[in-house]
Amino acid sequence: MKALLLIDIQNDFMPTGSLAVPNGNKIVAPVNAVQLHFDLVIASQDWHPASHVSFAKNHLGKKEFQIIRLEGLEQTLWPAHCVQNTTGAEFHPNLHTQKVETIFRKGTNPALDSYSAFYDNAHQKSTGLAGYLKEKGITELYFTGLAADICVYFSIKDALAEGFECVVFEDAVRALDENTYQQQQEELKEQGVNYCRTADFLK
Ligand code: VGL
Ligand code: ZN
Repeated sequence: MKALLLIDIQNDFMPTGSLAVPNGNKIVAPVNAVQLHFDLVIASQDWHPASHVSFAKNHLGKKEFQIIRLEGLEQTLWPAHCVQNTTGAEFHPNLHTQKVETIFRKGTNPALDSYSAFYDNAHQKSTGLAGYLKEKGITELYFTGLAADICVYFSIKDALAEGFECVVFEDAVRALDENTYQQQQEELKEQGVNYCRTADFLK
């Protein structure tokens, strides 16, 4: 059985948002189009407290997009984004959410970032998504969302490790950094990830 994952399709990752992904808004139409063809649609939401450790403004003298070490992990310092209960954290207003069965929120721990929809960056705590999908008999995951090179990428890595087959709808993702995304694509293809256009899937 297959499920469709909508990763972080939130206002702050749109071109007008605080952590803008170029052309991020272009994914909304293809995401809506494929939703009707899945029995299970799940969304994730980046959901940070205002005090979150990943925000540059919470570190004296540090700049946005600077990389620091945090508990032995590299941490990029981002502009404040997806703060709980703000407009920036809401899904894109045109995203259809009627078919979304459950929303998994992540990045709620103020002291740790969480790119993947499955685990935090230190792999300390699960969101429960893997067990949830397995309980429903899901074996194949179709990925959409933002950003392709951050949260979608790390979600796919965890999904592979959990034994799911993974497909990326390539016109339903956009990257913060196009070069990083291209490199990751090579890596993930070698690990068995398939890339497919929504129009070909709908044919
Ligand atoms: C994301 C950076 C920081 C994402 C979330 O959803 O790709 N990127 N937090
Ligand atoms: Zn975040």
